[in-house]
Amino acid sequence: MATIEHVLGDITEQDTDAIVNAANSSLLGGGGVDGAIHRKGGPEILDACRKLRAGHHGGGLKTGQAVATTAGRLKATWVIHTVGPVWSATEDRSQLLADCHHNALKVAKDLGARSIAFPAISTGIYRWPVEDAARIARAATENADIELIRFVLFDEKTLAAYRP
Ligand code: AR6
Repeated sequence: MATIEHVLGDITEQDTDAIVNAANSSLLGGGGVDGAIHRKGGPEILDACRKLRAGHHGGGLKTGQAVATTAGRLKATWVIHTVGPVWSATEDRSQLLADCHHNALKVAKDLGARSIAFPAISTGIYRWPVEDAARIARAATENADIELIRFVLFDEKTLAAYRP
């Protein structure tokens, strides 16, 4: 069973083997966590994403799926890009948010990563209510087959929601 940590911080500073990017289906960058990762990790990450788009992921990455690239200049070895669902008040997209966590963990395991850092996927630009996202993330990461899962939360309110 994984050790699960909750810290206030910046995901781009993490020294875990892998960090998770809250990307969009284009894989070509954006704001929030995605912007910070590409800015700080440098152009190698975008190059790797472009190669994915030119290959297996020609149509982009579907919501809930995950794929890894180099982490460029970051301390982590890999960035695992996943696409969270946009919040909807009329449609239950919870399974897709759970899938992001499950699939990122699966990619991490296939890479041989022993530790992984997650941001609060979908709770920023995609507007998912933080308490609910935290509940889904918690359920999706319990019993994971990895040594360490670290949730890296950007503000106190999000930290309080994610911390059990
Ligand atoms: N480290 C940790 N958490 C952060 C950081 C950081 N450096 N920066 C922001 N957060 P968001 P989403 C928090 O918007 O909702 C992008 O444009 C932020 O406060 O990054 O899944 C993508 O390309 C919030 O709590 O991701 C997509 O288009 C959480 O990370 C879209 O945004 C997630 O916020 C994805 O939106």
